[in-house]
Amino acid sequence: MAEFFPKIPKIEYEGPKSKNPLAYKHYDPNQKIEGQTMRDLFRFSVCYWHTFRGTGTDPFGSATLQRPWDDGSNSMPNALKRVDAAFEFISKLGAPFYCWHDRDVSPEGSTHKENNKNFDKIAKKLKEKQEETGIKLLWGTANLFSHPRYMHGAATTCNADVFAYAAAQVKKALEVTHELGGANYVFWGGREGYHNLYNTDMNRELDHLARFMHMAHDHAKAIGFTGTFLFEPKPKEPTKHQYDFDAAACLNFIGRNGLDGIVKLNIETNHATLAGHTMMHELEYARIHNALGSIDANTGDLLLGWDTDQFPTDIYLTTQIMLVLLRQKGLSPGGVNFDAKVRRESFEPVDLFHAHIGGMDTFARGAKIAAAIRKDGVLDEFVKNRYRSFDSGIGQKIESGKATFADCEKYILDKGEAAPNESGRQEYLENLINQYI
Ligand code: XLS
Ligand code: NI
Ligand code: NI
Repeated sequence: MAEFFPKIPKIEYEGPKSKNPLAYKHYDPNQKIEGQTMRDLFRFSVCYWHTFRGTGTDPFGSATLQRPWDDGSNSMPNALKRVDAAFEFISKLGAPFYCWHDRDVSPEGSTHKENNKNFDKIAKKLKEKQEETGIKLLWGTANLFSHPRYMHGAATTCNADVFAYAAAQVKKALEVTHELGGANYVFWGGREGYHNLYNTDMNRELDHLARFMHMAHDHAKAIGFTGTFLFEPKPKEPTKHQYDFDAAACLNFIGRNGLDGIVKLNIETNHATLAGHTMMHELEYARIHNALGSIDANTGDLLLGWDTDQFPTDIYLTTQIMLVLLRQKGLSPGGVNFDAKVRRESFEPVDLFHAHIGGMDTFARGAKIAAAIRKDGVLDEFVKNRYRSFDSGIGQKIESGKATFADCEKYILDKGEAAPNESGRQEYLENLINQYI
């Protein structure tokens, strides 16, 4: 079989002292963190869209990326060849998972019948390659935003035919995800949102979105797909307001529409930034609602302010992420998917390796640091102690639901003034974290 990355060997763990740019310095799949191997803790995934369909275009410039195996066409032979290149890349990297949108892997035809025919052919090849390499599908999703028919949205379009088309597309994407043993199925809002409320019936659009998710869930049940459904928050882009704005908005939507326990969240770093949150906030918010399903790992550029989808290289960021992920013992059946792309100036195939190796090592370092912090219990102890007034007395009565406003009034009238506050020690804690970095 032709080698698409001929000069690149299988990437191995060589340890922190290695100077080899094509080796892991921290990601050792067999090393255990809090009892789990790194392989199982992270469940790293390569995304098909950026890594195999990205061309390096931006709003001002055309394609720059050299991908010698890809003739740039939308033909089936090209799509099939791309599968070989993708699996060679993922195998050499040693990532256990990958994921796709239907249209990343399979060309859009001129009718939906042709879409399905193409997809079946591609799915057959994907399945063969999965079996041959042991690489698994973390999740599938449908591209409900690129084709012009989705200009007004998919599930939230004003055009019922387009809703039906989107449903047909997701039906097929679910079936292929199931056929390939996918562990999850993702809904990112795509164009589900609005640019202007003058022309928008928000109530109807949100109802349609909920209907769509229930229909998807019904179909999953009908075909026996038991993977987790994941809703991916993003506040804007391409629309001015996306209905899946942030974790809190998504959870409100899920709760209000009877989707609790059916749909969890796929949290993406740069989407958190765009929503004006930290990634740690979004993760913790999802976790405390028992809805942290998976993550899209990347980072934005604070000076650019759009979804730049860069590879994560910031150890503070991954330490914070891992502090939350370790609280729930990882993400399985979700994982850490690199929804990230190389810069258009990094146009050689080898750059794809540098990017993913860096991302995986940055997560591995973050995990080691977070585990050390947790082992010493320094943060947990501090937080526990900070809330100790709720462990007994009036605090305990309040937490257990036994205290009324009148009880609180009596307590304070008797006492005269509240107990003095204690310092929050933010700077002390920030310094403490630095000692572990
Ligand atoms: C776009 C989203 C997208 C989803 C999958 O910003 O991150 O890539 O992850 O549809
Ligand atoms: Ni994403
Ligand atoms: Ni994104």
